[in-house]
Amino acid sequence: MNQIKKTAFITGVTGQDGAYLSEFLLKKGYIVHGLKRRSSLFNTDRIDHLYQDPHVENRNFILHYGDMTDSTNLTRLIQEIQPDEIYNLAAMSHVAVSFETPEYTGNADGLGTLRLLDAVRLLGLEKKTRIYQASTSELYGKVQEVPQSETTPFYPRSPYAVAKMYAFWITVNYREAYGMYACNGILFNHESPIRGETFVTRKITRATSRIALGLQDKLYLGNLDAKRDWGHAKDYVRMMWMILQAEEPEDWVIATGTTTPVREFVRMSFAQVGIELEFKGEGIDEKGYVKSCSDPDYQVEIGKEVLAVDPEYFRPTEVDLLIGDATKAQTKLGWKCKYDLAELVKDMMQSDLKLMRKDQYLKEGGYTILNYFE
Ligand code: NDP
Ligand code: GDR
Repeated sequence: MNQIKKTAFITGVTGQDGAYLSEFLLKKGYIVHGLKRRSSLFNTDRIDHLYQDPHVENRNFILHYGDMTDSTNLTRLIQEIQPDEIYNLAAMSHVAVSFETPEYTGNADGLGTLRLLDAVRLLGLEKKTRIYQASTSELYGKVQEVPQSETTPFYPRSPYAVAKMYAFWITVNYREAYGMYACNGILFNHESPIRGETFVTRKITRATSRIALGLQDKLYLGNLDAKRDWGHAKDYVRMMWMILQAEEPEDWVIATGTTTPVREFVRMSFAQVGIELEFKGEGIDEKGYVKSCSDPDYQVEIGKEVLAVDPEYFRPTEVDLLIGDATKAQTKLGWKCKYDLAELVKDMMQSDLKLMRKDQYLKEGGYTILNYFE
């Protein structure tokens, strides 16, 4: 029997989650439409392997230009696409940057969500289109209780989190007011080899690889004491889909239930290249030295300082501790993660070592290699 293919519309398709979710939905037989921004350089690296020539018939992966700040664009696209499912992943997603661009963050992350919901309502699609809103553990902010679950009160600590709080509640409100199938996935941090380079995990795995290969001297970080509940993005995009397949629209916490300080993520990454670190000092003076290096492939000098704290990376208000309680998703949706933290670190390190080896060849060939500390 010929089944009608479902159609999904993903905003933020060029991001980490957008790329993994596109792969996941295409494997499930969906037709996937994605929203991408116009940029002066190519911004589709993460999804280039999914690209289909626009001249070929029956494409199942189609990209459209647009922006979360442009209602007319979003409304027209939803009218054209008539999606069964919308995954709203687009956002200015960097917490530290949101302190620099608070108004834009509120517009794209907060009002952008309203624009999508309202387009669905105005087009009369509220009974057809299911909506997933990318909510975040940043909503919990200042610690009220641990572990954090669907009933834990919110206390956002950044313009990003405040914008996401508006998006959370406008999603709930449209569900209650207009009977829309709209859900929040309150996802805790999830990472991967294609994580943005300025988030702390990827910054660490990139720098560790570069230091091991002699391409970089030191890694500068901010708060090493912050604790995060880190999972693998591949596990988390599966849950976005499952959330929209549930009988009733609800809000769901997705997390591993384990929390780890940034300092420990650093230690685990260096261990992947045989480097044992010794931490010295307290607070902003904290430094990390190479204690030993057991892997003959990486000859890093013993005693060398490879990690230092730069207060530049401290945030005006910090989220100290996140640890999620995903019992509801475990019991009602069967949520289980395949990757633990050790496997995540290994996956990211293996990928970055491969990438940085390319830089090493270029350096050996006499080309100039840029160092990124952001
Ligand atoms: P990324 O930063 O990797 O991707 C964000 C995406 O949004 C990119 O495609 C980006 O486009 C796009 N985007 C940004 N601003 C706009 C705009 N104004 N209009 C249209 N598109 C825009 O984020 P992730 O993939 O990590 O996260 C996906 C979503 O989940 C985000 O909303 C994030 O806030 C949320 N989230 C993420 C978590 C995580 O740990 N990863 C945890 C909880 C929530 P471009 O490529 O052009 O920059
Ligand atoms: P987060 O992720 O703010 O939790 O938001 P990020 O990786 O940026 O920070 C995690 C913790 O590490 C500390 N930190 C540093 N962070 C960065 N980026 N760079 C540094 O040099 C550094 N040094 C220490 C931070 O202070 C923080 O405590 C991510 C994003 O994906 C959000 O979009 C998402 O909503 C949340 O995760 C859940």
